[in-house]
Amino acid sequence: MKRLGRRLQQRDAPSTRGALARLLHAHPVASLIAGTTGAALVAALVGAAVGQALAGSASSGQRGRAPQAPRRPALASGRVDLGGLWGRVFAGRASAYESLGTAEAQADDVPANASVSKRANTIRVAGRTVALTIVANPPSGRDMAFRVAGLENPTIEVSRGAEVKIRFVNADSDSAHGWLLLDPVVQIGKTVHGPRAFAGAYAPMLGDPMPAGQPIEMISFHATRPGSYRYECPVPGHAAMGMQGAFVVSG
Ligand SMILES: [Cu+2]
Repeated sequence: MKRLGRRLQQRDAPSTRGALARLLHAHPVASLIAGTTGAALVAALVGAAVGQALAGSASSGQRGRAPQAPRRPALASGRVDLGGLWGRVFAGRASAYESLGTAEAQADDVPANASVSKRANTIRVAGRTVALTIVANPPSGRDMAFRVAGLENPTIEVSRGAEVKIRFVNADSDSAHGWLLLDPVVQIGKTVHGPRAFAGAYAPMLGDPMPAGQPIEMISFHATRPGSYRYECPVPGHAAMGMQGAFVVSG
């Protein structure tokens, strides 16, 4: 997420531990992550403590200086950038990697059987099998967005019963991202949350790039129920900053 995390950690070091605890308590998606990746979360908490110590020692040398203006407003759901922290925690855990150039090219690839409307920012993929590449935050696009077939945070439409295979790539240089498809039933702040829409409709958190490249995960699920769903990045605050879109299963 391009340096925001480090700045927030420096700026907000005293509140890091409390804010993290409040987030995990209040944020349903964070709780979901806590339930599914307990060991990683413990690592994140340890990382938070280390980050707090580092940020504390860094800020102690800056006493008396005017506070640095953030590049974008503070996170709506808390004052800690978990993306930057989790980027480091989840680095090296992916099952595959590819170069940034390949990830950027795939972010613009139009899949088979797809029709793309740039004006409506919609991609519709016909057929019983849908293969999509979703790239989180490629540096050539705007910050905090998913890119699919050259579109940013598009509405994705598939047919009822389709088997959806997603190749999810994190193209960010310094932040974790995931992809989660939700039933939109609960609104918290600007973000709509709900239970996972379909079993398997969740790409796990991918961290910072490794020497082998940007991390990749493959997921698949069956779009069994027609309706309008919502995809988002499960890192707290990222959906509100733009990493979300609509997913429609047509009847
Ligand atoms: Cu994200």
